[in-house]
Amino acid sequence: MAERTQVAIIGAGPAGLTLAHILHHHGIDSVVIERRDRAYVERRLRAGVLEQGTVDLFRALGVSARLDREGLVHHGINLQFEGERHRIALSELTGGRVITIYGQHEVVKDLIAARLAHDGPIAFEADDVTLHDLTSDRPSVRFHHDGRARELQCDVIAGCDGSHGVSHSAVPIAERRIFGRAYPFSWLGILAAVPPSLGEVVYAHHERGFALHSMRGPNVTRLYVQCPPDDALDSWPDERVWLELKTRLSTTDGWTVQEGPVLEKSITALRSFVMEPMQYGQLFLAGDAAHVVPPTGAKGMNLAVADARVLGEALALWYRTGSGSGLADYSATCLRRVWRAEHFSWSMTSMLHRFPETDGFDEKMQLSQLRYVCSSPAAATSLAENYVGLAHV
Ligand code: RFL
Ligand code: PHB
Repeated sequence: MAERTQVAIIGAGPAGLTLAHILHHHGIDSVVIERRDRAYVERRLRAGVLEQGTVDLFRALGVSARLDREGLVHHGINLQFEGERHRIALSELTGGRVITIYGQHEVVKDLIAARLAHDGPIAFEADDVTLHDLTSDRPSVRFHHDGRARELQCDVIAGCDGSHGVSHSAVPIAERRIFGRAYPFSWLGILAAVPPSLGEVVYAHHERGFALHSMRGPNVTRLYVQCPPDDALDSWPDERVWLELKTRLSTTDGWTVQEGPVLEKSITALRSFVMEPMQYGQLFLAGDAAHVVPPTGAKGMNLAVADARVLGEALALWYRTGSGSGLADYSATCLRRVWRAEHFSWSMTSMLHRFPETDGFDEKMQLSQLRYVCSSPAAATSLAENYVGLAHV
């Protein structure tokens, strides 16, 4: 027999879990349907930079106790090129706004623990998820779970199942428009058991390619190097990773990154993707299901959380007053922020990476832009306000 909830949420990533909490806060029932098991989603290493608006929302939802204890509050980031480091004073340039370094999997752990603590349902290891009757007022989600077929009837479906999920393909091709770009490189990322070599994030432009120094705590460093798009992990033994990191990240004053045991290693392709609109009938897409940014601007998880907030508030208005105005505006409201983040992530990516076809002219353009951003308060302020994130509406 079909079960019933108000909102069916597909995906237990940052978008889906944040939405579930906002809805709970407004007394709206939801069921989260997740393809993977709990341990898998809690271990999946990804983003690390939370915008101020993201942290403020988690505080308002009462899920920030560990984040407030363990998150690293940063007031600046660094850009490096030609062997020199230049600091962008984020807080000074943005009226005191900060970023917080805290792993996405820690966010996911906290949101799952808080959800289960108030008996909010999450169906882990759900297979064969399909969406039905999206243009009716009784849409439903069917899936296999715990060895049985389940059908969940609802008012609204939130497609929060990431860029490889099923939700976006449930929108008929004639009803959606896709914009995208693939970049001719990937990032090889490692997590290393060694204290960060500097207290802040460092983005390095180098003739051998981009490199990034970040962290996850006082004794854990997160590092990335640009690599060819089709590279396999086995062409990156640890010695090669450290050699490239040290070459690309060292400065002429003798600073370089400290080595330590490699705890994890993975490769991520860089791409930009937006699907418009982010709604079809009673299906609303949020997060990576609707848009992907290259990680250079540290925006993906923050966008996912911002979408969840807009959708959660629109649903709360609808259930409380019957007004569908927030839902009608959902896609346009989110897309304004999404396209700003797409532009920022694309511009950071373009400024910092080595493009295979780059000739001397392109390289000079990149260096000129880097020098400008690091010397003009106006240009630095523009980068800073995008990096710390636009205020939530
Ligand atoms: P997620 O996190 O991919 O979650 C989607 C969930 O849906 C599940 N799922 C399904 N469930 C049921 N049925 C199906 N058919 C399903 N298909 C999928 C998945 O198992 C998963 O649990 O999407 P969400 O919630 O939209 O969150 C988006 C973020 O994960 C993503 O944008 C960020 O990780 C991007 N990103 C960064 N974002 C930042 O804001 N700051 C950063 O510093 C940052 N750094 C990064 C990043 C992403 C990276 N990688 C690995 C892509 C650094 C990297 C290297
Ligand atoms: C990270 O800490 O994983 C990180 C930091 C900055 C980025 C992307 C990823 O732009």
